[in-house]
Amino acid sequence: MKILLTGFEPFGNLDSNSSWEVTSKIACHYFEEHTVCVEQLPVSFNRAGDVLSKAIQTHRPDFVLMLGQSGGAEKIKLERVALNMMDAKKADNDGFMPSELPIDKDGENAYFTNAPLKEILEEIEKEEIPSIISNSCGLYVCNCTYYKALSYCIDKGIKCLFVHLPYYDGQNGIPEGKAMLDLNIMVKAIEIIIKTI
Ligand code: PCA
Repeated sequence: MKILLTGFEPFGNLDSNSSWEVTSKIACHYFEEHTVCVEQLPVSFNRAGDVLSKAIQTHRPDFVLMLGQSGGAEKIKLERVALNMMDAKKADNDGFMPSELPIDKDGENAYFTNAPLKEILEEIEKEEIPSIISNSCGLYVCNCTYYKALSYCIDKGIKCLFVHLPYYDGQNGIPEGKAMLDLNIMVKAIEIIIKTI
């Protein structure tokens, strides 16, 4: 099985993104019978979908596993749904700040993941790693990219899942008092997901 693993570049006023830190620690390698390829996505409503679809065409994965940072989250969030809506409180890395705009004006209102969420959650919980199924991916760049990914992948029979990660312990510049998780624990959770699928 071939897996495409993606993480996002830094955004806002931070110089790192927990999703990219985890992605790059896993990097292109073999997990027994799985090959994992990685790709970095821009924090751009307009560009991330194209970078992702090019990566899918290049790598031809059976599974697209996307990671993003959810600053302030206390747990690893397995995202069930992507909504056809963009609404930002802060501009993306291109300076674009949409307000209640559809991602695809002729598209479905929402897409659900075609990955086995509960099975994955069970496997992560066996290792006592804080995790949860989330029913909202937000309305920022992660949701937008997940929506485009699901719309493409469901049609082609490719499995696709988005996972939001908290800040990591020791991350530079994160607001005081916010929850964080050890980077190696997040890497372990993603490795469990890869082994489960
Ligand atoms: N998190 C943002 C965009 C990039 C990222 O890592 C989000 O949740 O939309």
